[in-house]
Amino acid sequence: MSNILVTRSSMPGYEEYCEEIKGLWESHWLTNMGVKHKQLQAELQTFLDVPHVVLYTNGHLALENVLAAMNLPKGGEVITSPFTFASTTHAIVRNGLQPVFCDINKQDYTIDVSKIESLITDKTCAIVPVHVYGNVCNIEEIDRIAKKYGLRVIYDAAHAFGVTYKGVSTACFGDASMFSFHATKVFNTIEGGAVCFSDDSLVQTLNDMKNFGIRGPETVEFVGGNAKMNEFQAAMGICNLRHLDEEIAKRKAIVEHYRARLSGNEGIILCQAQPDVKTNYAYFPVVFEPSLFGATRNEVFDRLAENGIGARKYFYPLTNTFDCFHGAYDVNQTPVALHISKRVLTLPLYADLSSADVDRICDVILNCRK
Ligand code: T4K
Repeated sequence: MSNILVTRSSMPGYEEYCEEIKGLWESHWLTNMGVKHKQLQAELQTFLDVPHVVLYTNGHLALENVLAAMNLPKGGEVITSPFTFASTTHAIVRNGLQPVFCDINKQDYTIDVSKIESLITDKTCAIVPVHVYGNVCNIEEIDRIAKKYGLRVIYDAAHAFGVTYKGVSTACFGDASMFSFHATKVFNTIEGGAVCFSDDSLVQTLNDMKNFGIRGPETVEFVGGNAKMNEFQAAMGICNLRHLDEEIAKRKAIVEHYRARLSGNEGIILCQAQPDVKTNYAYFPVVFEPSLFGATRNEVFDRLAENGIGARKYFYPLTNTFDCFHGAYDVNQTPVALHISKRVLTLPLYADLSSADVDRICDVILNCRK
């Protein structure tokens, strides 16, 4: 029996991609905002229904750059959640900002909006909420708090490509949203990412940041870095965007199969569908409550591994416990995040995962019950 990993990159047909990149052999133009870059950017603006899309070589640099573009005061406090990938917290810290960790809620694992206001101080300058697993944060409440206290809101929407709330794309909320187009995402450009926003004045800054501040052959007006998406990445995006609906439909069928097999079992907690949200089925998190299920998350993880199934503990450990922070943060400030991070497993999910494999995974899990 073949091994199953937590995900598997979606790829267009080989011929389709070759056709897409053929022109590059004629032009020899491989990067620096070429035709494929321009085309993907325009297609994403339409698809995401957002005024501006700035493409990046990966999601992390997109997040670092958009935070820098907000001109937040050095040492300013940024409220965020620790139940996320390293990138979110690192982007804040690498900008010379101070993360202030807010707990998550038990329903969808996004930031607990009822706890944000108590964390606001004179130094608070921004909120970086995470649409974790593609679950949409409480947009309205975050917007209300941000307006009341004059805070910037930058969404880490790495998981939420193609997700809408009340019919509006997640690209449109807050001051800006960052998407990841990494190989493991619902939509990938191999590596890649984007910042989406509506403020016209941000366009120049973000373009400067990703291309050394070069504005013309003899004009450098900004101390920028290099974070450009290249033509091969953009071509992959153009191809994958054509198949996105099919990709999401296949993921939906897999998630429904998982739900049918796993829901109703004591000690297994599944995320419920969010009202008014059209999801992208990015991840399938399952929380194991050992006292009811009869096995711990780690026991289930190990049993799956013994059977060649690579589930992942996204997101354990919490970012506020990372060794690189040398105990700077008190994890007891985020007890729900701590609780969930010790119990959650994300199960394999990708478009071509077969029904038989879903059954195999569920059989192993359900056999862990004591
Ligand atoms: N914010 C959030 C909330 C994020 O989750 C992420 C990234 C970011 C920001 C930053 O965005 P990027 O800068 O990455 O664009 C993976 C991804 O590398 C990372 O993009 C993602 N989040 C994170 C949740 O997952 P790892 O270290 O778990 O990846 P890895 O190499 O173990 O791969 C996981 C599985 O994916 C493999 O078992 C097999 C499959 N895979 C992997 C690769 C590299 C493929 O099928 N194809 C591939 O090319 O971080």
